[in-house]
Amino acid sequence: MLRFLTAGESHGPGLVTIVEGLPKGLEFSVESLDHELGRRRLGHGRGGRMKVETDRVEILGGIRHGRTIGAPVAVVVRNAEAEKWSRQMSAAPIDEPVGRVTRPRPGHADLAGMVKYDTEDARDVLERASARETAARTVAGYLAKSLLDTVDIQVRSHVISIGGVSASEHPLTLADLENVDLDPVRCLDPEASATMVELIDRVTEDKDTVGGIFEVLGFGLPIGLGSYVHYDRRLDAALAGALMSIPAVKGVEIGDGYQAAGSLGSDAHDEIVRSDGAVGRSTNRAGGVEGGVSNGEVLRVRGAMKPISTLMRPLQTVDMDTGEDAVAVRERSDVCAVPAAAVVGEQMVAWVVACEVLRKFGGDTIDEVKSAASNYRARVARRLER
Ligand code: EPS
Repeated sequence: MLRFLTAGESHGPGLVTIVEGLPKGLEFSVESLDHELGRRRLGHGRGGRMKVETDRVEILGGIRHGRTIGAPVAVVVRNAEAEKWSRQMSAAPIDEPVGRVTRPRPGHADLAGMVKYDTEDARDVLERASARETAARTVAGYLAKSLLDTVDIQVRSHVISIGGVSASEHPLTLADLENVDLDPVRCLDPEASATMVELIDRVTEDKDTVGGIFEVLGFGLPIGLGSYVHYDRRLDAALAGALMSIPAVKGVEIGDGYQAAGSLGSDAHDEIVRSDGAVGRSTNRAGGVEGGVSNGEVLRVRGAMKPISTLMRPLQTVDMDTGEDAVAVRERSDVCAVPAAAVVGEQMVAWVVACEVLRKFGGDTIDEVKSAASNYRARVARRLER
């Protein structure tokens, strides 16, 4: 099966990703991966670090002459300021102690991590808990997206609200999302986008932070990815877990989710109709998943991101050294990272769908996967003819 691991700290030498289980023959380009990493740095409201990092990758294994060879793919993304942090983050013991972080930030992993791992220095915690780790995930997400491309599945994302300012909504096609990265908050509604930018500017001045909601759409999923047979085979369960694993995401919605909970059954489902000689749907309230299985409609999932927990006007905390009331530590951070979280959401959704694609159509080579997928699609089309 497809799996990935990452290692590395926010201010250590760099981040490592190992992706295992990719078939042989998948096209790979450093430029496209760099581009994907660049998309994760996007968005009005990101902090100074995003201007510093270039996220240039080094390939250590698994790729030859622009294609996967079936071996694990290993990639390193160096942290730009590793030199500056070399004493703080030294792997070897150091003679002179460095400053410790003793004032945990409410909302971050700091306090729970200090207690759980029994450390006096929250830097042991926050370095790995940092959302910087999502740069390493982007490597896995890029490979997943490339794999999905070969079987005509595309995953895209956009921002639908920031700090309560919401974009107008209507059903989207793949073409609608083509230029979304050009918008400063990756939002498709220009009016809402301008208001979001103003809001982020105001919040920055107030030394505060702001969250929001992003949506990820999957186009071209065939009917039949995932299953209802066990809790851990359900596609929606895997998607929810993957989105919830993104730092600061506190809510996930599949299709009309919360809205459906307030509707009657007669308004909540997608009636089965005949159109153009095939069985299909006239609406997509389910978000492309029914009974834990993809139903052939556009996959539509959302992640709700809380405001970032590092504030430049820090919240109250307790100094864990002295036991006195204190204000939380200030680390350089972002004011709003919803546009970037949307890109990471795209990567995580692509990853889950790629896992299901390989489970269903898996082979040692991309050609085997492609041919299994295309035979299956032909069978599905025949099955739906009416
Ligand atoms: C980063 C996400 C945030 C940033 C981090 C880079 O991580 P955290 O979850 O710790 O708030 O703060 O940057 C820094 C730690 C820094 O020194 O600027 C990211 O997505 O790359």
